[in-house]
Amino acid sequence: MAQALVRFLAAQYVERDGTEQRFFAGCWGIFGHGNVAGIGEALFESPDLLRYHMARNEQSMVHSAVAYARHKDRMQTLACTSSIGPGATNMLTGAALATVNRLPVLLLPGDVFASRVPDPVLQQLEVPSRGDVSVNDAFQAVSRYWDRITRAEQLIPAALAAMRVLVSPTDTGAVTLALPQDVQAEAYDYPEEFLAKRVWHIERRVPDPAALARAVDTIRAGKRPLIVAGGGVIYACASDALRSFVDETGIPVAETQAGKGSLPYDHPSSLGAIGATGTAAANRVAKDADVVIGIGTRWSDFTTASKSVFQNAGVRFVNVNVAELDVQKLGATQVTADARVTLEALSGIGYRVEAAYRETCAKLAKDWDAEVGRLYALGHTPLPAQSEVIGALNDFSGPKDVVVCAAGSMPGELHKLWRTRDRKQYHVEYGYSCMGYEIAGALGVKLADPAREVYSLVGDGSYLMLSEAVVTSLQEHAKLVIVLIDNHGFASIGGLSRSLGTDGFGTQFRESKPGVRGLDSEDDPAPYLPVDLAANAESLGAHVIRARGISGFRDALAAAKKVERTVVIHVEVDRYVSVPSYESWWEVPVAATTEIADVRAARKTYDKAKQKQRRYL
Ligand SMILES: Cc1ncc(C[n+]2csc(CCOP(=O)(O)OP(=O)(O)O)c2C)c(N)n1
Ligand SMILES: [Mg+2]
Repeated sequence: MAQALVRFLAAQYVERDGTEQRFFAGCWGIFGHGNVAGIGEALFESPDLLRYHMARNEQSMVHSAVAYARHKDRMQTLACTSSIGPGATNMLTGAALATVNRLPVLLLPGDVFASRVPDPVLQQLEVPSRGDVSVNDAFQAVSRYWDRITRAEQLIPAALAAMRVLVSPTDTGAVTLALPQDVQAEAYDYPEEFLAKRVWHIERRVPDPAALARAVDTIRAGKRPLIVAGGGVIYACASDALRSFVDETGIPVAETQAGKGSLPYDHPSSLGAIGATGTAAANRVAKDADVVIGIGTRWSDFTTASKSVFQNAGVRFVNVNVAELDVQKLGATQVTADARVTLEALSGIGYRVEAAYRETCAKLAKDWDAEVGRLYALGHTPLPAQSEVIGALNDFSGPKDVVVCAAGSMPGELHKLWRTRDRKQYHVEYGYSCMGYEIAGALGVKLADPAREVYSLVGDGSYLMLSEAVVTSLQEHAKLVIVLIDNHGFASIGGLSRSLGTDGFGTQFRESKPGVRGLDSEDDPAPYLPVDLAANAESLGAHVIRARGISGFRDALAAAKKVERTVVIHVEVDRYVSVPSYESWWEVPVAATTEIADVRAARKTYDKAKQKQRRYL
């Protein structure tokens, strides 16, 4: 059965806009019982069918596959094979990340014996009330399609269903086919048609004329319209269409995390990031906007600033989205269609914003760019601010270089500050914001596009969670430049905690002492832990540069460019200097009753902010 599965995967192709390519670029894996003799044998027997990439952590390999798929605009991904038990459940986090971000990945966890003769096999979970449950059932909640192949012939419908979901722009995410280890090794006479080349055509769904007319009416009624560009703009390759539409209409554009790069930062219509991590320009325009056109966005709480960023009482929404789940949000006028096709259909509607509005937006954008310039050059001493590191990297990097990030304080700062010049330059995973994605994801991007320099921005907390992909990058000859930002702990959560009255409790990498709570303050008596992350990276085989200050960091970037293998630039920043938020809010509930005065004050601030929250029904 496993041999047939490998042949099937190698024969799947996708086509969009006349370009055809193989859908599976290869197969990540870690072998153990449950895949070493089934899928493992099939990959060993036919290396030309599907290239095997050995990983060191199953979560990490799923991140790499998902990042690959994102960089390829969902037109290509990889399969991931694991052993049973812990090897399988290590993939759960990656599966959730893929599904949240609507990115395709095929997971092939090994499973317990379908025959049930040797039960309980090593690593089997025994459920007293059920005979048909294994740990792989946990994937059901985080997969867009899930199946267990208990008879070899079931592979035929299951594999086809898996493909239908993986290539669907609306349904895609993690797909899990759990493979009992005995079934993998069974012989079955699969029909040749099942194994023959199969092309999945990715259609661009066109807007229904009546829906489009309703959208045009809503747009025409707007005096202060705003476009919110989401990941769908990028995946649909709709940047050029967006640019033409806004050149024609003068409508300003704000971007979500996944949509950042939809327009170059210096385009006259660009207001940059929106929402909780938004720019002053975008959030101010959003506040008064009367028509908001969301294109390819799922309207996360960061985008809407927990439903507070649009304050105009009469604001109306138009959603352009292929996914029904998203298109109906915020009581919008719905256009269930592809972003590019819809933007093209909207051209020539004869709508243009008034000159005064355009000038106001342009002035806000200009002021914002000056603020970015200020934050890039704070000159903070003795340790630099993180915004200066971001600025130095932005100045140094070329338009085709990619930044990869996911969690901590950097995604918010990057969203606000990164001057994006290419639609594939900004790769911040902020659907799941998963610590540990940074290096593994960067590896996926580099494998997808080896010609680009790939910068992984990783906090010390994330690095400690998942850094083994450094070794895998050496194995794959996939050079990464990893910027390891050391601030001795979870600075982002420390800052959040301080703002909520809990003093950064439990967020610093300090020695644990009885009676000391490890607060986020410089006068805490517990010393920092003597951890040398640069030495750690060196021991994994990376070329390590210890950068001191911003000029040291600039030198390190120049030196890293000349190195051929993965480089880790270790740089320490001041954890207390962060980029503020600009006219935005993010809902984090604060205890309603407490003995702590600071928490009571934070609750008051929270109650006040909550009054601004809307439902947009
Ligand atoms: C897997 C995972 N666990 C926990 C969190 C919650 N969380 C978000 S940021 C953060 C701290 C990140 O620390 P670090 O990487 O050092 O970045 P910094 O906050 O210092 O910028 C935590 C614990 C998360 N996003 N992902
Ligand atoms: Mg940190």
